Amino acid sequence: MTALVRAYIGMGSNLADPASQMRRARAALAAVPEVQIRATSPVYRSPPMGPVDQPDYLNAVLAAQTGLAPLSLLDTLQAIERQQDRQRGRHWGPRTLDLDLLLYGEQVLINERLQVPHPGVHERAFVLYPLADIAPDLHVPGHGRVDELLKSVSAAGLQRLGGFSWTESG
Ligand code: PH2
Ligand code: MG
Ligand code: MG
Repeated sequence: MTALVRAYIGMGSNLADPASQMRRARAALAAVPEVQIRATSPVYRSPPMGPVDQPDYLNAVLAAQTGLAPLSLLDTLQAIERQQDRQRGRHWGPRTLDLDLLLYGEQVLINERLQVPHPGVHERAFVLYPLADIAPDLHVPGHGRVDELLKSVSAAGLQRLGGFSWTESG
């Protein structure tokens, strides 16, 4: 028997109809037998962090219950990125879909493929705001509570999309 772990997954897109990329990715993840989505954050729009000559991003965070080991979950996320035509281009460049394993229970992992907690989770508004919407009292190993971390990041340029629907097809 494999223990179930609560994992948090960050989603981002700024190419090829980001809203439908986000919906497709969530549906693809929900279809994985070893992954149960437990919570879905609102969607946020923000200007690009990094190179500025790219479109604004949509971002959201999912909470999932999973029996997959961290690297198997990473394989699953990368397979969904590839299904949605993710091209590996320049660092922090535009992408159809980015799925980041933000947190895997309370575990701290560092290897060639994966760093958990994700190195940006404690300092990026477009991760912390949606994370706080679904798990404000969550502890980020090495950094502290999400609602505390939120106080030290700027929300400038970050916009919650009130009208976003996760279920509509178009
Ligand atoms: N992801 C990046 C680079 N820059 N900017 C925003 N606003 N949102 C992102 O998700 C993002 C980014 C690389 O993962
Ligand atoms: Mg990312
Ligand atoms: Mg990534």
